[in-house]
Amino acid sequence: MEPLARADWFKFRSVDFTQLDALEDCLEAFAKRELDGVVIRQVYPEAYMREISSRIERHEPPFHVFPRGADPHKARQGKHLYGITLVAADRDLPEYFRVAEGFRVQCRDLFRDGADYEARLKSIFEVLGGGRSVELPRNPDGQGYMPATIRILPSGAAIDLHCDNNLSHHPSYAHLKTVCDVSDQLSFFLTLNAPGGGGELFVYSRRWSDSDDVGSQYVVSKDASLVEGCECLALKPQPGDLILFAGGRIYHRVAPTEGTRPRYTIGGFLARANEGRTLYYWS
Ligand SMILES: O=C(O)CCC(=O)C(=O)O
Repeated sequence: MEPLARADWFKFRSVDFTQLDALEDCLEAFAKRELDGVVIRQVYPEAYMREISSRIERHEPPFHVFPRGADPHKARQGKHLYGITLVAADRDLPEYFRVAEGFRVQCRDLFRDGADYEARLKSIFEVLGGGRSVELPRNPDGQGYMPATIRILPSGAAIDLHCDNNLSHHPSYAHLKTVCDVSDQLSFFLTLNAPGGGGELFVYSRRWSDSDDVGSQYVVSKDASLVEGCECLALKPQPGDLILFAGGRIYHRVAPTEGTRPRYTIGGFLARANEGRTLYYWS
């Protein structure tokens, strides 16, 4: 993690994975608005992230690619995902749950000779949640949601300004909303490969408000003018670092990547159960 300027509007903590206990129960502080972000450094060794990145580069295992085009090779030259997000699946939820099942198997294969990704993330969230159980949500037929997506940003690609509370307006969130409180969801991602330049996560002092979402509509990205004049901070986690932040209520974007090394991250969202103490993660 590069040095971070402290700002009173972005309350932030950064620890090594070996000191994870220092973050015990910190989700409570997120809920009370006493904390906005944490970085856990070296959740995986950098050398292992290089190995994982070269597998991703080779498309091995052959994850489902989104967007789906006539020519998958061409789709993999632009900004794309391995897996599919709930909003990208749109109304084709049977497809989403099919892809999710395959993704879980392929993700285990991707991390086959290191700590399993899903197991490691679950164990971290258990500590951050002060011993709460951590589960993948399931639809009424028992099918699991996507545990994460892999985001691939080649040179020049970016993720435009957005705030994740807006996702809950999407019709595909209807069932998930009955399971967990998506109105203040957290966002997390593990950096697998950092680009030569750019690719920073920019967080803004502007907080989400209901009235930002005209007609309670889901939109892929927000107009940059929304954060004009707001303060911002750039975070650039290194390969192996996990960031968790209040992406539901904090406007953020990923700056365009520069150079020949693409940006690879794997991540999703985290929220508390509507009833009981469980935490749920999905993408
Ligand atoms: O960098 C990423 O993988 C995604 C960051 C982001 O926009 C989010 O987590 O909402």
